[in-house]
Amino acid sequence: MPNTATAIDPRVTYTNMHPPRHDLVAEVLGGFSQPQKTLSPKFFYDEQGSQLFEAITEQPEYYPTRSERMVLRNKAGEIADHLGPDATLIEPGCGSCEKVRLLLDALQPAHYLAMDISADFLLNSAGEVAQAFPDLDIQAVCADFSQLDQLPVPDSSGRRVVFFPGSTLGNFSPAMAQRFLSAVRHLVGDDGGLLIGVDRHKDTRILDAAYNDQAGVTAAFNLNALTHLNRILPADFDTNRFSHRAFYNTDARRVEMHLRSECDQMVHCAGEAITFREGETIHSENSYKYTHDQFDRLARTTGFRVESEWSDAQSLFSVYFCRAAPV
Ligand code: AVI
Repeated sequence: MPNTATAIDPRVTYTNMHPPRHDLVAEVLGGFSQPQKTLSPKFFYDEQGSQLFEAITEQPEYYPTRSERMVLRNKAGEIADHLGPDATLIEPGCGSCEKVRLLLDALQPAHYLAMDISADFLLNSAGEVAQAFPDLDIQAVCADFSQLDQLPVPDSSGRRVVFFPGSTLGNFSPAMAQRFLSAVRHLVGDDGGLLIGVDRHKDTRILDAAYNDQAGVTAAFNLNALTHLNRILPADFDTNRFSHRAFYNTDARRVEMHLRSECDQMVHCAGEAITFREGETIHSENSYKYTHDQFDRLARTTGFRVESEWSDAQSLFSVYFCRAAPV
């Protein structure tokens, strides 16, 4: 049963949906037992990893955050026309709520539902939004993406619109992306919409550079996943014996990140001995890039119709408004 309580900021209503806990040890060992060892990208995001991600977004080669911010700032008025009056804006995985703050003056929604898996982070971010927009009704919901169908969405006469910026969709496999957008379509209903940031398929050199910044911040972010495992499993990875690899796989249209073992070695993870051959990799992230047609097809198959697309001056990144279509 969800708990409803008043959060630190009295203007924010807080609901804890108790997101399901996963067996992290089983998940990591399961990934390491595959012929191609894999590790979920969620292990990037401990405190250090979140700071490194913020630093990535400031690297000259990493364009997605800058490009999306520019679009949201410049097109907020046009986006507001698509939302209509009294909208309920729902943001799954809202994090710092930094992007929505670029829109709220123009959008003037009746309600903002901020959802995140990290309760502390969520309450802090929602409190900051409440301070900046004191007249906005704010619901903070601690939940994960599997709980979209149970969100306590306030009643309103306006449209429900899910805001999903940051090209987070790119970190989902095609099957996951389809499941996620279908759940979003169910959540927003027949009159609803989706405002989403999607990174575009483009020249390999631009993508390779974006995930191999000169300053080595993306490398540190990738390697930090091993330091994180050392703490939580525990494990004894020596990060000097692994290196960062990232490249655009043009056939699959995704940037792949890997951690390459620099020698034959054995690592202990939660009491299990895991062997690595020199050159063997742990596949730690996929970041899918979409052509317009590919995204259009995904939207259609999940019950949406692309109504508008906005892009930055160099056409690197797209923000789409999709309207619910009959299913
Ligand atoms: C969070 N996500 C959209 C980022 C991306 O570009 O796929 C994560 C990232 N990985 C390396 N750099 C940034």
